Amino acid sequence: MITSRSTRRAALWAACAFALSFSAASMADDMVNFSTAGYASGIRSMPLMHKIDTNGDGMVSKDEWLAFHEKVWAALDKDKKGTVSAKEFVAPGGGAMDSFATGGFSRGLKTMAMVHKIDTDNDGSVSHEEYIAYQSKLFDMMDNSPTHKGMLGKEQMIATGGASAN
Ligand SMILES: [Ca+2]
Ligand SMILES: [Ca+2]
Repeated sequence: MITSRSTRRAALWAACAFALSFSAASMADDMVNFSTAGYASGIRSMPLMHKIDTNGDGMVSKDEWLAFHEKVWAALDKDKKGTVSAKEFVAPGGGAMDSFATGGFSRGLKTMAMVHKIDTDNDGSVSHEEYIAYQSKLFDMMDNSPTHKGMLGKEQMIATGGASAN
């Protein structure tokens, strides 16, 4: 019995070591799986990063990230109902969004594939809560710096935010 338990523990440690050594390399892929290749590449943009970094310190804090997404939400939820139907979500044209985001960002976001990712209760519409919860989780996925936890530098925003760099 002891033997089987220690075998199991050894297997667990091996799995952990494997996960650690591959986590950095697979981060970009995780991000693409969690969102879409199009959305990830919309995020992976220095012009967008500068727009989100409102205090200009070269880092995107979680507060800046969420403030940005509140603006995106306000641009999506034009009639302020607190939910946006799938049709409304993918409606073409960045509109107000183009003034504070980028065309690449809004094209990457406004797809049915993204609606399906964000609409976690599958009711065919995106609520404010679903939208912010999704973007908050995405920030946490990108927030992988050991030295400035809670802040996305260029290497988090650009390297983890997009498709693999080959
Ligand atoms: Ca900042
Ligand atoms: Ca929903």
